[in-house]
Amino acid sequence: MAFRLSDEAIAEHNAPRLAWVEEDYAHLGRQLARRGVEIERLTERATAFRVAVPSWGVGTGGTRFARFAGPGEPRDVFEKLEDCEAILKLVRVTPGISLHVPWDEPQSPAELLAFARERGLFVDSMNSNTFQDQPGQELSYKFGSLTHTDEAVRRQAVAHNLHCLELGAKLGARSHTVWIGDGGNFPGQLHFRRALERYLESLRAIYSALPAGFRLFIEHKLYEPAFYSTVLNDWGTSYYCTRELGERAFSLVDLGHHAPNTNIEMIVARLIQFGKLAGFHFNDSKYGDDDLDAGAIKPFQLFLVFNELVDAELEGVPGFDPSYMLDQSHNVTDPIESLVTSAVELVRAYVQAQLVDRGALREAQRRNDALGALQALKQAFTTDVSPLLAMARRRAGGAIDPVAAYRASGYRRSKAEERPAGERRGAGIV
Ligand code: RM4
Ligand code: MN
Ligand code: MN
Repeated sequence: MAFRLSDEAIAEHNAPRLAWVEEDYAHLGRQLARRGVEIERLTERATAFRVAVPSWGVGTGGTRFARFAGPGEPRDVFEKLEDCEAILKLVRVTPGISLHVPWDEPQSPAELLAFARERGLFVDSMNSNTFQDQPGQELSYKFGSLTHTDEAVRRQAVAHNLHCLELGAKLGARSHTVWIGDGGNFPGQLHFRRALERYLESLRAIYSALPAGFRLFIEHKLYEPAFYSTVLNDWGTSYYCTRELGERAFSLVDLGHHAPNTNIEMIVARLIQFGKLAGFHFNDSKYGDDDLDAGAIKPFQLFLVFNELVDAELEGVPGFDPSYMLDQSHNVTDPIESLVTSAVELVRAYVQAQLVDRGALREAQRRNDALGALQALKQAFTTDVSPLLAMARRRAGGAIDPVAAYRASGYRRSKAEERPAGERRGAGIV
């Protein structure tokens, strides 16, 4: 029998911590009341927050230099979902899962669906993979996939995406995310305009096969694996393409896919304004696509992103319905601990953004009071909402201190025994 984190174990871990949380929560409630904020309303918002966990994130990642495997890594998609269940139990905001095909290709979609449902999980987004060659694959993606100069390669890459759509429909997914590694390493290698034309032609074929209710997300990235140019390099190009494709195509923002110092919150505002924001691959970075844990490096940036999202939510911008997903690579931490912590950091940024005194901010903007405007944001950002987050989790059955509860549970130790190393069954980059 596979070890599972139980509600009872979490409640037991919470018990000695509860009195302190209640005291801190009451204090925060009084503090917020002075600012005209009703804490219970905010706690409800925190409870309702959702972010999807990437199946590829529960395994240990690596760099192009090395991968240092951790104990008890999941060896297939079912074991990945076991770990996703543990994350959900601890934080209670992550029932959605992003799957990566072919890494997560199930023999029986029905069996996988039942396995997920039994654990309170559902498939949120499908992700195709044409950035790697797979065993037995006929044509290589070394020089591109959906934008390859050879039509036969493009056809093969489109066919793979159509397969993902079919599988996604069986699994009850709601969106399909396309990220390609296509690009050039040297000036002159790619004809920029032709390559983008080929991209659009391939994406049109995928778009036209979208199952009912599906949305298509395309993900831009300025470099890597191509080091000189990528075909879908920035949000402007992405926006152009989603407009060309149609109303069910949206532009996905992966926080790590921009040059350092890019004003990402402004990109978010633009995409909201143009009705094309798909949602996010949340992570954090110092230099590039580092895939570090959300909020680990630039928590203020994360807050500013959520400030735009909450502003749109409160204003009721028509059609505003972004998907929140994590996309991280855990090279030196226990992936479950990282994903749990990141989920908590996202709820934190979301709640803090709810705390912005929008009236004061608008007034400061109207009077061109730059410092006053910043103060309105900083007051929200510097408010410690930890007791609220802990209370929201506890009320939903989650852990007051998720990482401590996880460590105390012995989950990883049990999995190390259940999943002996050397028996990995093709689980992708994990
Ligand atoms: C890429 C991109 C995609 C992710 C792959 C594994 O850099 O972020 O979203 O699926 O990594
Ligand atoms: Mn991504
Ligand atoms: Mn990435």
